[in-house]
Amino acid sequence: MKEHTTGSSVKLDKPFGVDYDLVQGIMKDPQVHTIRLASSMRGHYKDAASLEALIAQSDPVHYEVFEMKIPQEVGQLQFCISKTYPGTVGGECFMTKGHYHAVPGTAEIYLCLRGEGYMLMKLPAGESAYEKFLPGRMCYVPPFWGHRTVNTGDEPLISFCVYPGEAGHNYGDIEKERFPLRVFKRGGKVEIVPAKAG
Ligand code: S6P
Ligand code: ZN
Repeated sequence: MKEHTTGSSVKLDKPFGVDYDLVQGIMKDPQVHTIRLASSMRGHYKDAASLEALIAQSDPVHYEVFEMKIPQEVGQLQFCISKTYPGTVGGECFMTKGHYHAVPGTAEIYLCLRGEGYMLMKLPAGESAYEKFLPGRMCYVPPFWGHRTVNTGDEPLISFCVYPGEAGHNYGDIEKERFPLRVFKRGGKVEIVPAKAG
């Protein structure tokens, strides 16, 4: 992962505005820009050998997140642009790592601006769900549901996300449990399959 703080000097304790480039799917002057490469995704794809081959070849960017440094506090709202690139690893579509919120009873909305794909979701007890991402479609992730974005299209999948200030991220639990569903694209056909069958 590469994460860097940018030069944005916006003061967050006063009302402020943020500019977006909705064609490129970027926040123009973010305070935090996170880039996750294929090499950040070990352990997430079914075909580990194909992931290693991709890392050795070019280690492409999987996704980027553009944020402001909003205080992690009740009453605040976190917001970001999440941009997941197109591609496959052994037929499995590029995706985000996925997480629960560290404060688990906090929801999130994702408004899809460009591209297509799915939000995969799961509860700690195992129940799973998915929602389609298309431009103009919003996905509501209720409290307690882990969530991961999957790009099934040929262009970046871009969403604007909003969630409670205190939510935080818990990557560890879902990494141990794993998502029950996987999304593959073979010969142009997208399939969502149980992870065991994948
Ligand atoms: C944060 C929100 C998104 C993700 C982003 C990257 O709660 O859900 O900003 O952080 O899509 O995914 P991940 O799983 O690497 O944080
Ligand atoms: Zn989240």
